[in-house]
Parts: sequence; C-alpha cells; structure tokens
Amino acid sequence: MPFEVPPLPYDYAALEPHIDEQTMRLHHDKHHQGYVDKLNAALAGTEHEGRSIDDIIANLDSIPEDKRTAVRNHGGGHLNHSRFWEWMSPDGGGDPSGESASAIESAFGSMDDFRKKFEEAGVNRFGSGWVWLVSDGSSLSVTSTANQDSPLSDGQVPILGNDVWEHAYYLKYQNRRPEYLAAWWNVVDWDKVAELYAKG
Ligand code: MN3
Repeated sequence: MPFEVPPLPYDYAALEPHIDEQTMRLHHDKHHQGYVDKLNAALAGTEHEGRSIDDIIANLDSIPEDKRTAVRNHGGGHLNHSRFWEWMSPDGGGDPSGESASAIESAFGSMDDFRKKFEEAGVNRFGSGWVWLVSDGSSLSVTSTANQDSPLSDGQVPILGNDVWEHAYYLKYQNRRPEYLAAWWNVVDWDKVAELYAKG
C-alpha cells in the first residue's frame, strides 16, 4: 500500500492568524503530497513499500544505496510533515503541564528559556530545515537539521519540531523567520508533545 498524505486534523484556516490558510493549503496539499509521490515512486515494487515511515527513516541503511537519497529527502519530508500537522492545533498555545513540562523546565531552566533556545536554533538554521526538541531516551535537547533530515536517523526521538523552510512561512511573514518562530507558539499542541514525550 503506497504512502498517503494524512488528512489535516483541522480546517485549513483554523490556525489563523498565526499560520494563514493559503500557506496551509499549499503546504499540506502540494508540498507534502509532492514528498509522498516521490517517496512512493522511489520505493515502488520494492520490499520496503509496506514498512512504516518511522522504521524506514530510523534505518536508512536498510534502503538500497541508489534509492537512499530519495528516501532520505522525500521519506523524511513525509514523516516530518505528518508530525508537523499534529504538533499544531487551533486549541494550542499557552504553557504545557505535567511530566513533559517538568522535563523541559529541568532541561532548559524554564519554558521561556526553552522557547528562546528553540527560536535561536530555528533562526540559525541556514537555508531550509527543521528545528527540534528531541529526546535521546534520557535527556531532552534542542537541535536542528538541514533539508528533510529527521533526528530519528540519528537515534533521537522528535518530541516537537517546526518547519523553517520558506514555504512554511513566506506568504505571511516573508523574510521574517524570527517572527514566524515566535508566533508559532500560539498554535503548538502541548498535548501531542506530552504524548510523544511519554512514548520517547
Ligand atoms: Mn514544509
């Protein structure tokens, strides 16, 4: 069964005014679909078609060398965006509570210190990529990756991630990536973060 773009769990306009409707339409329907189409083309007719995308990205060495770059880029794009839609919610924002919040506070000092570090990593990612809160199983850290690389390929579990490709923000924020990164907290779904923290 080929990979598919998961339906957006809310309306395209639901994250307004922080993330605009047109960006969501293009990002979900065109960009994510493009990654899925190219991933499916790369794996068509191979034994890897039925595997989960998490398993594939965590074990890129299992993909034949002539297909590995395509799978790394487009499979990473599929995995990262599938999570990304779930990390946002019209009911998001505010501060987290519970175990994941305590873990973030003990790792970074405070929620504000965490947000500052995450935004800095997003601003400093040169070109296209992602900024992450990751768990290595025992501790949390902030990191960033280029292109569609996932921390999962390095044995780290993404707990939260934001897309800093220009396609994620350019229509509304133009070149103002810091403004986008700051506004994004208004839509972050901390329940999803807590769920992934508990698993990771
Ligand atoms: Mn994107």
